[in-house]
Amino acid sequence: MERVVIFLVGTALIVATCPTQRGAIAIAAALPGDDSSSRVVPSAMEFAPSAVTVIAGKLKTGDASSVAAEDGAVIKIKSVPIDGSFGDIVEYDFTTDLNPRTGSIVLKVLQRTTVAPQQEQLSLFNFSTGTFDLLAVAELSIPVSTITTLSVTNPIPYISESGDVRLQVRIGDTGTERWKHVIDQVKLTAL
Ligand SMILES: [Ca+2]
Repeated sequence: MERVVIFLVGTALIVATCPTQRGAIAIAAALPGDDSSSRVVPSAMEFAPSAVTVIAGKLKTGDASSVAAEDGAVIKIKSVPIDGSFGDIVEYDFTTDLNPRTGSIVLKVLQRTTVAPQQEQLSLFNFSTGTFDLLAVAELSIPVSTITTLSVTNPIPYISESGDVRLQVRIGDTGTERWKHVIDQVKLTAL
């Protein structure tokens, strides 16, 4: 079965198709000052989270090692009441040898919720301001494994001088029914 997910984020129209029982969502976020034409593009480097922190939600099983690969080992979280509906908030810390001049970074999250649709908010920690910047809002429209991809070009504020990147994923805010969150893989790719 082929599924198609289409939604609009900012000025970028995203259309993703997938040939299997998995949804796919791709998000592109371009920051001011992007000038990809003058950049030397090195080979891609991939990183798994060095730490996972459940900010809101009940962690049932799993840890950072569970989301290092797409392998069926998962983190499971029960949603909790947040702002009048059910949701969870999870932060993923990446320890890398990247520097803030990295050309672009791509965050990939492979996950599902047991009840859909659910809203998904993706934020990156801004090391200049000390707060999270909400970069994309998506929807997990079907209760099967879905890949969300967030691409950030010119990611200067989101990589610390020591190479840290922190992703925050907030799911929910859409209903009054409890659900569980199953996360198989979270990956950072630098291009
Ligand atoms: Ca896994």
